[in-house]
Amino acid sequence: MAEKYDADSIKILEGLSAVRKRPGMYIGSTSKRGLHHLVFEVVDNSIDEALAGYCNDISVTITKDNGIIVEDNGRGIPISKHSKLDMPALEVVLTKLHAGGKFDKDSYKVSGGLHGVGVSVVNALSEDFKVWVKRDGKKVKMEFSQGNVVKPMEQLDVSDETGTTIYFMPDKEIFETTEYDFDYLNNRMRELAFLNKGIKIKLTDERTEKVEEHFYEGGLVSFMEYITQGKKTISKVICVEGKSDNVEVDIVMQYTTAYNEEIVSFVNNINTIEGGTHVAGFKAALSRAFSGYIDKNNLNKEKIPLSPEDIREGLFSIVSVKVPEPQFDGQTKTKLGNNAVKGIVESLINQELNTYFEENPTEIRIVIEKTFAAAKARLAAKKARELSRRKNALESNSLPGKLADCAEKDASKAELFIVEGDSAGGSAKQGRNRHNQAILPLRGKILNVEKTGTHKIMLNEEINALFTAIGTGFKENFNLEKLRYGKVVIMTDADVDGAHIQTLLLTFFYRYLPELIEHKHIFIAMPPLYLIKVGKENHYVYSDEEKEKLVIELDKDGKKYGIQRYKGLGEMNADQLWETTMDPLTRRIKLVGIEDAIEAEKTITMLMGDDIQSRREFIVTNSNFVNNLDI
Ligand code: 0RA
Repeated sequence: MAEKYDADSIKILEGLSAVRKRPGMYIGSTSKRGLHHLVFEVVDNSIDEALAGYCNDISVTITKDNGIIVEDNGRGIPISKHSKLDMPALEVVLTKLHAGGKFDKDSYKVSGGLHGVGVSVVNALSEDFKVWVKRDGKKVKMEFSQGNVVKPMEQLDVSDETGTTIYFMPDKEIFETTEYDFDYLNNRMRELAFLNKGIKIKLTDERTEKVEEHFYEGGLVSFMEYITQGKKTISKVICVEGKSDNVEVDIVMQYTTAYNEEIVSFVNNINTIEGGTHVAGFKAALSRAFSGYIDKNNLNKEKIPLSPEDIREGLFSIVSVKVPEPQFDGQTKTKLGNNAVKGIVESLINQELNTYFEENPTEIRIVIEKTFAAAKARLAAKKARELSRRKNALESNSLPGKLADCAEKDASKAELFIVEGDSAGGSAKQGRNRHNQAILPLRGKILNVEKTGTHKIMLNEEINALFTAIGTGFKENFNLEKLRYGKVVIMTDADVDGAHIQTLLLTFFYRYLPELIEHKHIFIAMPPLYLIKVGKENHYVYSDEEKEKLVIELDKDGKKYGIQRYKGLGEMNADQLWETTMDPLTRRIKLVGIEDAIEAEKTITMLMGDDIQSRREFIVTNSNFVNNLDI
């Protein structure tokens, strides 16, 4: 498939000093994200080998001291001498920027994509970097530190196998955090295995002895099954595959009874969160195929005005394209810009959908019924909104009665605490700083927005209180400038019920006010789990690990202490609640982000959806949910 490699074909651009000077330019940031990007960068190279047809087995290991080992059975990084540079190609690949040597446009390099900077960048940002290559009948090894050669290439053995093993220890001088997050890595490994069927990807955590192996013969179909797990489906998984003008298109879609739509899209294995021309083409084709079929079969006798969103209600789709020279635009460079891709995707999908409709008339009519229902609900909701807006104008935008508002009018300084239960709400009202902290107590469980149509949601009292307090409006009326509080903090008990309410609220924000998550306005309060009393001193402890640590220290010092476990916010008096959970100087709050929208969607579905069994299991196994929830 790929042309034969010759050591001199590698393009050389520059050395690595620029990378250490400005790491953010190459890996996005030096925070948790950048740290994990190092792993993705190496793995992407292994995936490239797989896409070229030379590798089917990748193994990633987090070592006990937070180092990383990535092993693959690809061709191995070339080791022969680079004639112009008078050094092994291996050294060129690892010490020169953009020295990939695989620049032909015909291969869809993963690493040509988002940050796509090459393994040399990982080397530059590692305090210790070792590489083993099996190739050309040999097994060789080479060592680096901060991008500099520490031990030149040496032959260890003979070998009739091929492959690359890379070990690296991220440089503590560079990264703000050097602790790897198993779930974060695991999610991407799973995603890569879905997107590239037939590759086995194993992730091992030597710190905890956790091991996960991903291998999906079904590719995107398996991905779809994973995403719609726990949802009621009303169509089969519809697959469309095709290639035109060197653009590979791979799409699966499935209708469910849900009210939301979900399009997960990828370009060359990179999650295009902001969509782009491939998604636009897909949407256009859907609208065209559906309205064509409806017209042709005269199915809309009532002449209901359908919108494209009605056609996509309840639709889950995965759109994956492979494009030779992707152009990434958008704020986070995750939006495909190549205009040609729209037409390519659109005509492919349109054709295939027409065929599918002809072959599956019963199934498609059920979907179309749902489309009509969606349109009717949308129109009804619009009417209800107009009514309530008129009513609100008359009642001069009155704030909900239960809201204890703050004096501060500058939203950037104001905080809203959404508190579980009236009793904790009472303590919070007493304990707060009434200058800039507002309290909205919610009664018990809030409405499950996942199971309710928009029109009904708008009539719900708790939801209305939330909307009015927050002030932004939603959907087409959303206006961030009207946000009344810069921080909206969800404060629930640290137990299963609390976790459930927290998830209900997060679902609400995720579905109706995702802009607030995007702009970093939603937080989760972290009340302490324990109070440890040592003499007159109070130690509040926020996790089991912290408790263990303190207890060991106290035992060593031979001190006497008492431990109280907090089951709910209600067990704290107003002062304690202020000190532990609300005082900006001492509290802990956690920013809610959509790091992984797919995982969030799945958690939410599992907790909210129709599948009661998996919800139970989830809650039982995640009773410490509050402390590790990360959506
Ligand atoms: C440069 C050229 C070729 C492969 C690679 C690098 C390569 C890099 C990594 C990083 C991890 N695993 C890897 N496997 C391969 C092309 C080799 C050829 O054409 O034979």
